[in-house]
Amino acid sequence: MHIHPYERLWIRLSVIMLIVFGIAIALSSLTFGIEIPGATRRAVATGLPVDATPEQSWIRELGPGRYEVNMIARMWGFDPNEIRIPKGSTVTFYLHSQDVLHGIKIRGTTVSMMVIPGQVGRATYTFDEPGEYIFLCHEYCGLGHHVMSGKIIVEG
Ligand SMILES: [Cu+2]
Repeated sequence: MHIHPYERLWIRLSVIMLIVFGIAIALSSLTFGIEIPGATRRAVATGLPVDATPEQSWIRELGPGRYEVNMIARMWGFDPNEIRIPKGSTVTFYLHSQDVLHGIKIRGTTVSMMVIPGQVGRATYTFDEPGEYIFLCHEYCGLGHHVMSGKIIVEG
């Protein structure tokens, strides 16, 4: 089969670029500790019912500068929707959905994941810079989706 030299060149360049991108993704995930968020466990296994209520959300201090947040997403808000922590805190978020598919994106951080009903999503982030970090739902979840937000206040 005859392939024109220019076409062969472009095929080779495309394959090389795919390999370079693959290596870049692998290196960046290893270097920056980026991990694909996923279901860490079923909601039932944590003792938290699939239809968890806002009262079952909490912020827990595990030790100096280490926190756990049990966050519930529902139509149309997050519980808790305001979190205050000192600068330099490492926070592990456990996310539950009370009703439908939601998402969370914490602006200015690497935290971004889907919140799937019946599953628990987990993400950890260290807040080194003081300021306000807005978080919002990034999966369309109905009429009030645009008001589904909250903030993390990192005190310096
Ligand atoms: Cu939404």
